[in-house]
Amino acid sequence: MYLGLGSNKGDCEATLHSALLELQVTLSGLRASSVYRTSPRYLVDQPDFYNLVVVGFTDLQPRALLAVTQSIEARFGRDRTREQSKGPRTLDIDILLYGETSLELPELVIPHPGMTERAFVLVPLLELAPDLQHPLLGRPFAAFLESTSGQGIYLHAGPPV
Ligand code: PH2
Ligand code: MG
Ligand code: MG
Repeated sequence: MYLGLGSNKGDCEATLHSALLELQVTLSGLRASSVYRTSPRYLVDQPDFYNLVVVGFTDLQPRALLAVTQSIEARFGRDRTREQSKGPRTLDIDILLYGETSLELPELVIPHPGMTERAFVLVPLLELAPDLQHPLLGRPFAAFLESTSGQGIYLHAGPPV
């Protein structure tokens, strides 16, 4: 499955690195993209984000995986009860894709509905999987990139792990 990570509060690079070490406990064969510095989307008056995408394998079902990613977010100081929607966060881990699975629960929608419009997801995703297709829309993710031009995204550093 593919996960998107983001951080724009605290020591973002250290947080992303440590979060990947924790994800390696749950995901086998983990591969990480480069780290990108990205202009904030949706709520624009906040610091730049650092974003990357990882791919790996797990036996956990999506809801159990969500519990793991949320507990990692919490360990890095994320407090969902106190934060602003789309606002600054120490660590955000979003489940982007889970094989070809399509799932719509109140707390979890897969594929992630926002992913096709976000350069901060598409660019690192395509770095890991240039030919990947959207499982529901049947189009390559590369085809969505065009409509995201102008969203600020800058290569910051190579893969943290
Ligand atoms: N996450 C948000 C809101 N806006 N912008 C960028 N560039 N990267 C993010 O990860 C991001 C965002 C809420 O999760
Ligand atoms: Mg999230
Ligand atoms: Mg998010």
